Parts: sequence; C-alpha cells; structure tokens
Amino acid sequence: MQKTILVTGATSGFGKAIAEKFAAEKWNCIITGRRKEKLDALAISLRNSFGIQVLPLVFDVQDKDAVFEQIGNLPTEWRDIDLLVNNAGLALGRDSFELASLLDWETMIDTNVKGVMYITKAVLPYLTERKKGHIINIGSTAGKEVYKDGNAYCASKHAVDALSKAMRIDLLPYHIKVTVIHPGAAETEFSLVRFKGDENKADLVYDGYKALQANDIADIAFYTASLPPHVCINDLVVTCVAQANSFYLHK
Ligand code: NDP
Ligand code: 8X3
Repeated sequence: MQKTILVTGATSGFGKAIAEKFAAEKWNCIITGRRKEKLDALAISLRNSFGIQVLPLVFDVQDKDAVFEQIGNLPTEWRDIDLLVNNAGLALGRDSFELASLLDWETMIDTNVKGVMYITKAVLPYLTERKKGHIINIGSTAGKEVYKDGNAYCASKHAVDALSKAMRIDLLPYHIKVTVIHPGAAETEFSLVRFKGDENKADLVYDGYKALQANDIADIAFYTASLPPHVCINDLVVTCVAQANSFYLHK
C-alpha cells in the first residue's frame, strides 16, 4: 500500500529534500510552508517526476487556528498519515542574552516549540485512531548543548528534545514511533534566515569545511522510517565529520 508523509517546512532545506526523497520512494506527500510559490513549484515537480499524489498546504505553524483548520479538515483520502515530520523551524539572530531581540525569541519559541505542539496535536487523531504511525522531530545539536549567544534557539531545540521524549512515553499505547534527529551544521537557508539575509555572514558559517547537506538528513529520515514495525530509532545525533558537537568544529 502506498504510504503518506506529512512534512512541515518543505519549501527549502531539509523539508524539501525529505519530500523529494520520500516522493522518489513513491510515498504520497503532504507538504507545508508559508511560501506558496515555492510549495506549488515543489508539488508540480514531485508529481511530474515521481507520479505520486501531492497536497500542498500553505500556513504558518505559529498560527494555531490555521494549523487546526488545515490539518483538521484534511480531505478523507489524505487522513491515513504514516509519517509526520516536524521540520519547520528557524533561528533568528545570534546575540548575547542581554542584547538579543525579544521578538526574535518569541518567533523562535512560537515556531520551533509551539508549532511542533500544534502540528502534532492536530495530526495525532489520525495516528491514534489507526494505532500506528511515526513522528520524526527535527531537533539540533543545539538541543543537546547550549552554545554562546544561542540562548532562545538552544532552548527551543532542548524543548523539541523534551517533547520528543514526552511523545514517545505518552504514545506507547498507540504503537506510534517517535524519533528525534539532531543535526549539526547543515548548509541550507538556515543561516541566511538566522542572519536576516546577510549572505556574507551566512556563507562564513559553512566556510572551510564540508557541512551536512539537506540530502544527508533526507536519507537518514528515510532510513529511520524504513525499519521494521517493531524497531524505533529514538534519538539520533548527526554531524559532518568536521564537527564533534556544538562547541568543536574543525575548519
Ligand atoms: P531552511 O531555512 O532551509 O528551511 C526551513 C523551513 O521551515 C522552510 O521550509 C520554511 O518555510 C519553514 N518555516 C520556517 N518558519 C515557518 C513557519 N512559521 N511556518 C511554517 N513553516 C516555516 O532551514 P533548514 O532546512 O536547515 O531547517 C529545518 C529544520 O532543521 C529547522 O527546524 C532547523 O532548526 C533545523 N536544523 C537546522 C540545522 C542547520 O544547520 N541547517 C541544523 C539542525 C537543525 P517558509 O519560509 O516557506 O515558511
Ligand atoms: C542548527 C545548528 O549549530 O547553528 O541547529 O545551532 S546550530
């Protein structure tokens, strides 16, 4: 039977690569993001390249009403979701605690933490009803160690780590797998967003070593989702070979 993935934040980076990987493996895809043109272009490309069904949903994961409206009213044929990937997220700024912007902090918490909670709550009825399913949350090495000037972003990813543990425990009776993947530095639009469009600052992050690529995370997500029904990878930290953790990156 053809399977269905719902991946948030599919307009770029990990989310786009994950949608492309699962589509290539003939999964039907529900893809979400705020940038409609990018989402529609991806939907067309996935349908044309892989002959699968694609449902693009444009909304902001911070908008609780929009999340429950869009996910709660999925067409019947899209409700048998096998895999939810909570990927949408961002960092904004890299400033010391006393200097960092409150608005940036709120956006990170609202997106990375509350967004994951809203999406998961909205999707769960479809999984619990069938007593099966898999949730993959995208955490970060920033959710394992707090680094200087990482404050609210690190806190948000520690929250994703804790929420993943909580989901795994509470969802045991429903046979729902919960995996959290914690990538280290990866070359996507992440740093461009973090540094608010400053390409020089963003490029510097990936200068002097080969960072993780979006496809690496997509391959890992697919492997994680391809294991037998009784096997669940709970917690997976992945960095490029130049990086040991949040503190040590050899350039
Ligand atoms: P990108 O910036 O390339 O992609 C982020 C995606 O999230 C985009 O599709 C964006 O879509 C979506 N998104 C952001 N905010 C919202 C929102 N409020 N509502 C809906 N969608 C949103 O970055 P990555 O692919 O690198 O990031 C994906 C995840 O991986 C994030 O959670 C990030 O924290 C995490 N991560 C990234 C690492 C890295 O070094 N790149 C390392 C570890 C973890 P749109 O703008 O269209 O809404
Ligand atoms: C993204 C990786 O090191 O910038 O989560 O926090 S890092």
